[in-house]
Amino acid sequence: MDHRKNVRVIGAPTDYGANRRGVDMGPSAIRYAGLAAQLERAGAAIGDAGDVPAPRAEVRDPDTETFAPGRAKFLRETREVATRLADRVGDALAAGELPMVLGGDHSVAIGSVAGSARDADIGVVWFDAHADCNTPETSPSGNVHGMPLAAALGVGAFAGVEWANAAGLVADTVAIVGLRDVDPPERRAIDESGVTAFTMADIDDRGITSVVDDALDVATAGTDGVHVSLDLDWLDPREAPGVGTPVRGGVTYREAHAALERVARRDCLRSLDLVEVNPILDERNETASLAAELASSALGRRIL
Ligand code: 4U7
Ligand code: MN
Ligand code: MN
Ligand code: MN
Repeated sequence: MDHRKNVRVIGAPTDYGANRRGVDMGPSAIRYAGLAAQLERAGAAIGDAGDVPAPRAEVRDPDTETFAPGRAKFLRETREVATRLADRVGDALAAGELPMVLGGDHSVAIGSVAGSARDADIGVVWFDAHADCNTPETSPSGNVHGMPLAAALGVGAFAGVEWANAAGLVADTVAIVGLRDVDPPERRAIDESGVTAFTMADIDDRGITSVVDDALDVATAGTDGVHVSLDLDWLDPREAPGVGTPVRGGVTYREAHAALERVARRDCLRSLDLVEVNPILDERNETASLAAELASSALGRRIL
């Protein structure tokens, strides 16, 4: 891949996929935290494409459209934004740029994965405390931010859903890293799907760099590039307090940088999500700053 990366920043200010307001301000917060300057430190050229239009909460009924059996709240909105975002991501790639999607809740990853996979076979590395493998049938909450991997893989009610999985992501090239809060049906889904999953215990045992190298082996095997989806709740809440679904026992600041530096070193990054930053819950925009810094590490920021 080219030495100097041209990054196209695309905001996706949604909140309806999570059960909390505020995450829709993530794109502003990450930009305000100095994303452009951080990316320049990695030698990247930045273009900001603005935000995809996302509907406001006050005017919505969560069940205007849904799957039955099961529940997926704001399904119509999810589909509309995913479709728009997939086009934006696909266009950036077609123009030779690296799309960087700022969430928004994690449901936006349905669109970024679909766009990234449109004209390529991709692998995915999913950095998250959660598996995001619920389906409308298994979800305890009905919140779609707990379902984007299942949607992209076409599991359960998402099977054959054009806007979610037409691009044909395959489970063999998907790795999740940092798991510590997995619902029982998600555990079964992971076993059955063939997704590779690394828990925090794997990181404790083997160290972050070795685990991430394995995840990258999975995601690069026979693929044209890797989509990295970074949910900020992957980090420990002490480092990243500004998230809607914090879970203790996450990776440290240094482990997170080390992980994304391994991504940069592999030179396989095709597209990146920075999601689930909630400025209302944040402390002095720390979590948004972290997202910007980690993006810089993913693009190969060098110290010397
Ligand atoms: B995130 C949950 F039940 N699994 O499905 C669900 F614990 O994008 C949480 O990773 C999902 O932040 C978290 O609602 C979604 C819950
Ligand atoms: Mn999460
Ligand atoms: Mn494809
Ligand atoms: Mn997530």
